Amino acid sequence: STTRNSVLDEAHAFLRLLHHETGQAGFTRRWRDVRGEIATTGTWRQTTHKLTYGARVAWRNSARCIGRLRWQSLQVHDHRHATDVPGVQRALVSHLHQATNNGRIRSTITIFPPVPAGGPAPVRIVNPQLVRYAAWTDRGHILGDPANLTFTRLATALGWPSPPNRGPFDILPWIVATDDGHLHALPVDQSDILEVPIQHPQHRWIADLGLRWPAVPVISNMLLSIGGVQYPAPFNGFFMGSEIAARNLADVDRYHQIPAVIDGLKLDENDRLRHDKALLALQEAVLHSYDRAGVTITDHHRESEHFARFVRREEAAGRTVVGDWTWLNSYPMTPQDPSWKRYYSPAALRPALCPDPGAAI
Ligand code: NRG
Repeated sequence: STTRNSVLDEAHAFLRLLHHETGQAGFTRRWRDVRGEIATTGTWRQTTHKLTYGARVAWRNSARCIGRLRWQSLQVHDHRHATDVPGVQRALVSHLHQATNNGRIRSTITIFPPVPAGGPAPVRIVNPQLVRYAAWTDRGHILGDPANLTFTRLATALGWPSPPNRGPFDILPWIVATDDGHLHALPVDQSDILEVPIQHPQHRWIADLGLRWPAVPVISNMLLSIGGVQYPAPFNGFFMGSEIAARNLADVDRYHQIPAVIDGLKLDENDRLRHDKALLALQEAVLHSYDRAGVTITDHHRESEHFARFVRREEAAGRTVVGDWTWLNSYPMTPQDPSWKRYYSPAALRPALCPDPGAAI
């Protein structure tokens, strides 16, 4: 069938790549075995070594990610044996602990059992990210993160006992989908989550806004695609300050904090750059707060330099660098940053981290 042929094509391309890049011998014998396994079962079992290599290359191929210089450092946790809800919960708690590492964040991916031919994965995480905040509606006004309104409603409908005193930063439960069609809401233990309260080195009043953000961004709704096999696989790196300061806390349809910061800075309407000044103050506050809490964070100038170094290394290795310019150079990247002044290949390479077509939210 066509799916079997595409599994064969992708398996072949991946094995070739792995043997070529690692210098490992025995491609012909290995390919004969894998081809036979796919012919009988429709899929193939990958060794932990292949899974590790494939996950790292998937990061290297992530066109939207500016942090790819560190692709070889990805820590890969093989949890293909986690086929039930308690097993998934243990794996996620362990992922958070290993990745958080008391603030010295380690880039980590946890790999769950693959999607079988023609069926849903045994377990899948519905949350777009492992640590996000609830959205509560209160007389036409939203308390919390409006991005998570639908998810919060789903969690509530599944019987999640929401906190007795609802606030703007209530950590959402994990929702795990099992292949019997059930959704399971698992409350998250606050003690498993590291968060950073936001304050500013000069503007003391910023702390009074009561803002905070999770230490680690864990993307949990993508599929890792290696050699024709797809795995649910939550992964994390660390934050770039602007993701929090210029988007999550600032966007009008997120925490919408710019008007409060403009007020606090006592900027008036005649100041045409008041919005820019408020964004800058928030950026200073976020970087300062993470540094002070001992939590790994980066800034856009440093990341742009690192990305330029990644590009040089890839090109020196004879590889094409894929990239989505609009993601790599999003605000507040400047034309003086080195990632700005060139274009990147739009090709879609494999292995890859892909959106999950079965994702509900
Ligand atoms: N901007 C989103 C997260 C996107 C991924 N960012 C990372 N990923 N840094 C946000 O929630 O702010 N990562 O794997 O480190």
